[in-house]
Amino acid sequence: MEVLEKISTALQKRKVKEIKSLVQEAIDAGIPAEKILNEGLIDGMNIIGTKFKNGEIYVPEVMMSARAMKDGTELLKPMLISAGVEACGIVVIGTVEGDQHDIGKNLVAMMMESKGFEVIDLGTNVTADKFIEIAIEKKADFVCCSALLTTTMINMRKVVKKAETAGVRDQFTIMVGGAPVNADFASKIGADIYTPDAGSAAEAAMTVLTARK
Ligand code: B1M
Repeated sequence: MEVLEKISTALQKRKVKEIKSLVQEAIDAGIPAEKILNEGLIDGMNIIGTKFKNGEIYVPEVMMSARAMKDGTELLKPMLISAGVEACGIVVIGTVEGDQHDIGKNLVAMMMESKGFEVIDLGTNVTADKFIEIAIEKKADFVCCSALLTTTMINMRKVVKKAETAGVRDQFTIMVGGAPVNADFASKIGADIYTPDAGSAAEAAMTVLTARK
């Protein structure tokens, strides 16, 4: 079995300790970090998602896989973030109110950092008030909202509304993403940008900044 498949399998089997050595093996073999992330860790997590949906596994098992995913991602972080990039803009990021999922949000934060953005990570279960309060305080360029639940994605609309009622809507680019979110939803709630993955979120933010200069 090749190492990326081994990583995916270890993640599915919740072999938390094995993940780190397998990811290290992949790094040592010269496999690019993004390939290890996408074809190893995320591949495994997608299979976990299907099993979770089908009732084949439950929350405790998914949490162990999530823990393994975090450990593996930590090892990749230095490779995903290029050294010596200068801060070029400020990003406030979080998972919206009611939602505890943070793996995708952490990846977006990491990819933003890799482009040289200063990232202020508010964590999970972040209220609209908090997003906007911190964005104003830190003079953010981007407010980035992640949601993984169909029941919480609607809270992204509250973030847009809060920016409007606070009279600061034109000060930030509001970006949204997460598995249930799509471009149509983003446009309906008045967000500025939807991107399907972490890499394209960072690219889109960079494009906005470049256009402003
Ligand atoms: Co949850 N969960 N979960 N879960 N969980 C899902 C999301 C679910 C689809 C599983 C399923 O049924 N198939 C389902 C949601 C169904 C729905 O709403 N339609 C679900 C459910 C139901 C729940 C609970 C309600 C279960 C329960 O308690 N009965 C509960 C809710 C808790 C809460 O938040 N209030 C719950 C809990 C959990 C755990 C705690 C066990 C754990 C989270 C651990 C953690 O995050 N620290 C967990 C996990 C791990 C998952 C799955 C299996 C994997 C999510 C993940 O990390 N994927 C997930 C199934 C699935 O998604 N296939 C599932 C990997 C990650 C890299 O992908 O986050 O999508 P993702 O991020 C992607 C893109 O979406 C994008 O970039 C990333 C890739 O580059 N992206 C952005 C994300 N944010 C972005 C922001 C952007 C741009 C792109 O711009 C700002």
